[in-house]
Amino acid sequence: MNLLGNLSWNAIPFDQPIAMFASALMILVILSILVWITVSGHWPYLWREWITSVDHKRIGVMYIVLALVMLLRGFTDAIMMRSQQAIAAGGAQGYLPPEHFDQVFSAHGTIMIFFMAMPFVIGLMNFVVPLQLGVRDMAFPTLNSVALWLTASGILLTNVSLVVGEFAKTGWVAYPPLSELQFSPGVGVDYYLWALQISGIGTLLTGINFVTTILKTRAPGMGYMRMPVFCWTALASNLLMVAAFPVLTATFAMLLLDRYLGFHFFSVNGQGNPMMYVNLFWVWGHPEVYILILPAFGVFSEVIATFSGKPLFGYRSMVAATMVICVLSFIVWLHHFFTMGASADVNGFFGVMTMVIAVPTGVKIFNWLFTMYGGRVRFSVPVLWSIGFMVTFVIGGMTGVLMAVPPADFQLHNSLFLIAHFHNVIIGGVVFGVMAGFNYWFPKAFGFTLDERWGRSAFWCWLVGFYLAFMPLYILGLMGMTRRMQHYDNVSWQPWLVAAAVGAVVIMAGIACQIIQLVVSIRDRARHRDLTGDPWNGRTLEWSTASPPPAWNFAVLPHVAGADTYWNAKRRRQANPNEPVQAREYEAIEMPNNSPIGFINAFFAVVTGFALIWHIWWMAGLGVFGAFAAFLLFAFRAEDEIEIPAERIAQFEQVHRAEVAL
Ligand code: HEM
Ligand SMILES: [Cu+2]
Repeated sequence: MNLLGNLSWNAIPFDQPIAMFASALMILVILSILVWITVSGHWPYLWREWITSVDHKRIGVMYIVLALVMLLRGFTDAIMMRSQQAIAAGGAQGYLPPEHFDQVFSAHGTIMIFFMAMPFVIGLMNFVVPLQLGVRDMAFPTLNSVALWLTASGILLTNVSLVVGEFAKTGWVAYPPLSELQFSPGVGVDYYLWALQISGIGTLLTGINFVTTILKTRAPGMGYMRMPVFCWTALASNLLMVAAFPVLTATFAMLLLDRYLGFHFFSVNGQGNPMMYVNLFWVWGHPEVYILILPAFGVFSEVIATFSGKPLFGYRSMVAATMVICVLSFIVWLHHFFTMGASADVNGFFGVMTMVIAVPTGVKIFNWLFTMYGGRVRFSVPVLWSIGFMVTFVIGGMTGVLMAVPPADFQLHNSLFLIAHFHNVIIGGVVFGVMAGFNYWFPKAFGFTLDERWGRSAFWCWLVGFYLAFMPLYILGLMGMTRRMQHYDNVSWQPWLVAAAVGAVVIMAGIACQIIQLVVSIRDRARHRDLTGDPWNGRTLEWSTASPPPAWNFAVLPHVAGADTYWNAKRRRQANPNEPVQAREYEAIEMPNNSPIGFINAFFAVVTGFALIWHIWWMAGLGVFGAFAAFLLFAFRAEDEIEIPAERIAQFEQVHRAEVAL
């Protein structure tokens, strides 16, 4: 028996110079960061303040750091595909061999959806929702940390596949029969499956945590119809996570049983049914796109209301539209495979349902427009992203409705038209949304605003780059070019693919601007300092506390008497400037203590996942045992809340008041 299972030196891709170079570079960067942290003695600080933190704000920031790093990784893959397809025309083969190209598009899709968009959205919700609800933390703070670190485990495993072994070559959906052992005998699909199983459990825990937090722990007086719209969209998104992610986990579990134990759920021989996988995958997959886009809608609602200086137009219809989308998102999944042999009636039903879901989305667009109409709109960076979104998302939505017509979809499916459509909605919607949110809430998290000039340049590069990179794909789709082509014979496609590559380079310039924006803003943070905690004249409760907020968020839980609480409070104070500010009595606050359990658990999750991928059974057993032992130790720990004395809170409030008055 081999102690290391299937693992051997052959797992390292010595024969592939590009892969070796990329791995070497990645390892070098990680090593130098680790060495730097060690040499400068930052480990105790990192461990105490971040790694073991159960503070929702810290956890939110860490999610977003993960997302930004993975954006770079996913974008690198995109640039590789764009350059390959720009040159591999006619007889030319380009520089990426087919088995490598296949891994690149699979890794790009998987990373962008699961490890860029998801952590970004979850990170924003983590940071913002408890603050907007006027509470001190999530319902289950330690569980929150566990979920974060499970996500990080999935990310780590996916990136390990770059160095040890390979990634899936099946596309980001891993459809059987291609993903069955018979046709994908390597470890690529196993990396995909275990990475997503581990991070998927983290996402489910996140969903449970947010649903509980929003339903059960709001500031006194905050009825449902007084919640900020972002909290509503977060609620909808997390309800979808709770309902949809178990389906994905079960589906992947069945594929794992096929691959590891010779089951036949989805195999083509032995009475399996690959179509069952495709159905189940999209029963998760379509709600997933709303898990991502609904919180982005929430961001736009907050940004547009704030920067128009007006209450959001049609709050009630916004809430209703959100919840309607939430329900409808479960009955459209079949539009992902109109061509796979369902009857005309079934295709017709799902086509119509898909078009119906565009109605509540349209309602939202009109609400945002009416909010801006007649307002005194300040065109700051978050507003630019929001306007860019409205234009871009509407185009993407319309091409979506086009493809919801089954006969049209027979022509367009699996073509670059589809690729153009979903990048149109996912970049124009989700990416623009998280960028708006990032610029909007950054000063809340760090106490200084981001540089406007570089922020504007970043936006314009992304916007122009997006149109240049993706409009040609609509044309290519209509010209008959299918997706996932490593090279092609039809040279009339090439000019469009070159244009698309130029577009990707312009997006790269946008990303560079964002990096510069961060660096410049941190360098000049003294100049960008915001002492008020309310740099945009905000409307919701997160702006009523200091920036960055103290660990306990609010010295006294706010009393909520209507929507836009903070805005109304400010207006009242303006109207009666002489009203004396009540002297406050502060009480000691109990806060949850730090916990290493999330990190320890993640360590064992990575060990177990890696062992299962390589069939190292003893190590898998050890990993599961370790995780279970850690869980038992955690469950029987002494109670560990810490009490923050009233004097400390009073002192903090005093300093903050003085700063606001400056
Ligand atoms: C930022 C600029 C981006 C560029 C230039 C880009 C480019 C590409 C390209 C060239 C492909 C392969 C098309 C083909 O099959 O021939 C692709 C596929 C894909 N992209 Fe992107 N992309 C970008 C951002 C994103 C984002 C933000 C997401 C999701 C959040 C995303 C998700 C996907 C998915 C799911 C696929 C399908 C992968 C598969 O075929 O299995 N992309 N992208
Ligand atoms: Cu769908």
